[in-house]
Amino acid sequence: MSRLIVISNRVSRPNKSGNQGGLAVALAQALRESRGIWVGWSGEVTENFTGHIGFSEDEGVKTATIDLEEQDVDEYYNGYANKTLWPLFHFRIDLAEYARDFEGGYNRVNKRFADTTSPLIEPEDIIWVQDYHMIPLGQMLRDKGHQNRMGFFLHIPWPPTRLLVSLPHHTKLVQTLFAYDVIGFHTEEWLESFRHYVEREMNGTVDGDFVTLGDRTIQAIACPIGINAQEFSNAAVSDPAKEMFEKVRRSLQDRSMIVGVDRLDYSKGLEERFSGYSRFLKDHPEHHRKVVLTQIAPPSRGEVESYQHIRSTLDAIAGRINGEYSDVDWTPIRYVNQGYPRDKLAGIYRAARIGLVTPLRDGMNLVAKEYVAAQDPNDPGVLILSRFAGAATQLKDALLINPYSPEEMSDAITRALAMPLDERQRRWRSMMDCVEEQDISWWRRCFTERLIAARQEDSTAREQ
Ligand code: GDG
Repeated sequence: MSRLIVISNRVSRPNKSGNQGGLAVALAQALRESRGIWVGWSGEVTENFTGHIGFSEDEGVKTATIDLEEQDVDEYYNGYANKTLWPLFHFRIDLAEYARDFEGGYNRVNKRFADTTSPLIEPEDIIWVQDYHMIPLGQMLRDKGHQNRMGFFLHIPWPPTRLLVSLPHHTKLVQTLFAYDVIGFHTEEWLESFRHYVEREMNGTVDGDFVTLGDRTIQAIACPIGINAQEFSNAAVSDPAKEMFEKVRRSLQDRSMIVGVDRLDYSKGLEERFSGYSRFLKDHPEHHRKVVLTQIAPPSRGEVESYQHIRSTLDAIAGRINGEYSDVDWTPIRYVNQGYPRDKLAGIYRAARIGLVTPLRDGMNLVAKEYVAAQDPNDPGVLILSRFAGAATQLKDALLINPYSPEEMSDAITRALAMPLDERQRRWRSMMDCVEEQDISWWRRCFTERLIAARQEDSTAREQ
């Protein structure tokens, strides 16, 4: 079996921090199973980049990390990745910043990753590059002569062509994707937008999964990422989860809890969620004192201004809603800016009658799947899910809503609170079947099997 080399912006030390992003949670599992190496930035800043690689192994995951310079972090991570590509790819060109320094820093750091990874690569290795931080890396490795099977997975949406063309040098960036053998997206919609761009802007051609540009034909596919469903369901009945479940339930005093769990990010629709909840409180005085919204939102990317802005905006909105509706013994919103360990988080999900997941745009959204996996099959809660999350293409038995509409959100909350047990069970079972079937191992197989087969097809064609 070929060794897997995963390259992504950050590697995560599994289970050591209580707050791992979706990608981190997914990849640790995939790497453990394949005994591969995970290459990424250490998160540390050095005065002068040396290319020194720090090797280590945690919980069965081997990692190789490099330190970056402060300017790298500013221009590549905070700059091009999080001020340019992230907002643009989440359809927020109003927030996207285009600066030559950012693009220069992005290419410089990708080159640093190519230089670092190159000596680690053996001919039979399969290389799997992750996400928008690393788009040109495959091309840089090819330029160094590596003929390995190489794949790329985009964890965020692919924007419509009309938005993507606003990015300076957009064609140059997209062209580098043709260095890979297989590129993956979470949904048909993101895949379709990619194909559209290649046809319209680059005169490329599409034939099923095959996309051709000049003399390069690659496969572009949709593989929705999943969670480790079994592990998460077990975590939800572990001792720490039970303890948390009891603690939350005691504090609720028979009230119903709605839960939201999101990195503090403008793409997650937190402002809109609070507006929808506020609308619900306004329209339904009969539910006052009977419902609590617990929003867990650990801060992220605090060095980027738009994230500082969303944080202060949410503080203000939560304060306003609580000011307007609270009583001495009831606070309608519990707004928590800290992360919890995964097992405790699973206990919190299980204690909630409603999971409220309302991103304005999301590649997939793993919280929706975790909420489902954590439920008690005998008395499951209801998932309210934004139509604009990739997860909505799979979790069709959630109450699907438009997150921009406070009325729709308010109606869905009302409906979920009144939903009879048999309907809750039926909807949950159907969603859980999907979460269990298309889990994290399924996702990895979906992508890597295609990658392995891609090269076999190539060599068969060459031999003939
Ligand atoms: C990107 C894409 C795509 C959050 N708070 C705590 C905590 N979390 C964990 C959740 C979940 C993860 O973070 C968030 O994953 P999402 O998928 O919801 O979102 P992103 O971080 O934006 O991930 C997304 C994903 O990549 C994978 O491809 O689905 O669309 O944007 O696992 O549980 N975990 C703990 N404590 C917290 O307080 N332990």
